[in-house]
Amino acid sequence: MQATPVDFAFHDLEPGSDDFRADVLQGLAKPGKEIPPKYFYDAEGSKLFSAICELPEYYPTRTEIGILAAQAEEIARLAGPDSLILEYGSGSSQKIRLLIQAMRPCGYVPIEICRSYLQDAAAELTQHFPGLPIHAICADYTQLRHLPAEVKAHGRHMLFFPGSTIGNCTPLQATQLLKTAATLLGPSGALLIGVDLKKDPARLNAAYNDTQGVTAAFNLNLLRRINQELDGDFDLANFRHRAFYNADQGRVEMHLESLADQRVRVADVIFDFRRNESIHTENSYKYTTEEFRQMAETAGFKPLRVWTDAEHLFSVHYLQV
Ligand code: AVI
Repeated sequence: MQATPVDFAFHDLEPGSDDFRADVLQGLAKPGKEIPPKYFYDAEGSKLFSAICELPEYYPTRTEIGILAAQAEEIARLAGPDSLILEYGSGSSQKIRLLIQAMRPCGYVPIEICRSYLQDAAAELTQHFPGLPIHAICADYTQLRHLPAEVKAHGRHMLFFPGSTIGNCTPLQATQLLKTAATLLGPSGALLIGVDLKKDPARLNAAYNDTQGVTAAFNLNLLRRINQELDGDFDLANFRHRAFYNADQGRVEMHLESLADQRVRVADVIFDFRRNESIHTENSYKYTTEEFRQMAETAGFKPLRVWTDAEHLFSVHYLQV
């Protein structure tokens, strides 16, 4: 554990850094070009994602907040008085504040790979909730299988995983991630998770094709990041954002589509694009409440409650190990 200038414990589990270069070069060399969505989130991409969350068409964020606000007392009752809140990621301060206020937990444990986001988020929460014990864990939560002893010793663990981030995994990866979470939490643990619901494709298509073009800028920012960090020469004007609901797969797909036959260089490697050929940049899977319940059960959780909003846009599940 390292001492920090602010009043929280910082556990640096030294996650390995992502290999942006290798993943981009490998992904662009595939017959169906693709780049993993985790690379959207550089400083500019994170700013654009925050802007997406405020868009009128992007319903998930405010709908989930509405469900959490309406159910906060019930969540506190289910979790019990001596609970410790763990959170995968640390980007959702409005949601976590709402839960902390309602639950009065015995501590908060954000688990986040990016040191600076983690430190900022933990520092902000110490200001808001002076006296709340915070253990910030710098780790890749997809790989985290054991908690530091000081964290393990405290309270009943409730893991909060909001935002339908699980939807950016394939169903197989999502099941694996839930299994890892069940092991991490142990027998008295619980999971509070936000999951976007299947719905009218028109509503989904609008959410990922906003009229202000923020989602397009978020998607195209990946090419700007490649140019900047990997010495690429993508001409952003020669690509367009494309997002659509794929009903067979139950997912919204995002692509960057080439507007011409063109040749692009990334770190001294040349890639040819045909007109209309695309780089697949993200999947966002949508689940019915029953589909998600089944997946969670396969991973070792017992579904206890599920709440949705009046329009049936988004779901929040409370599950026990
Ligand atoms: C972070 N994740 C859950 C978002 C989603 O809806 O899949 C990312 C996003 N992509 C485009 N808009 C938002």
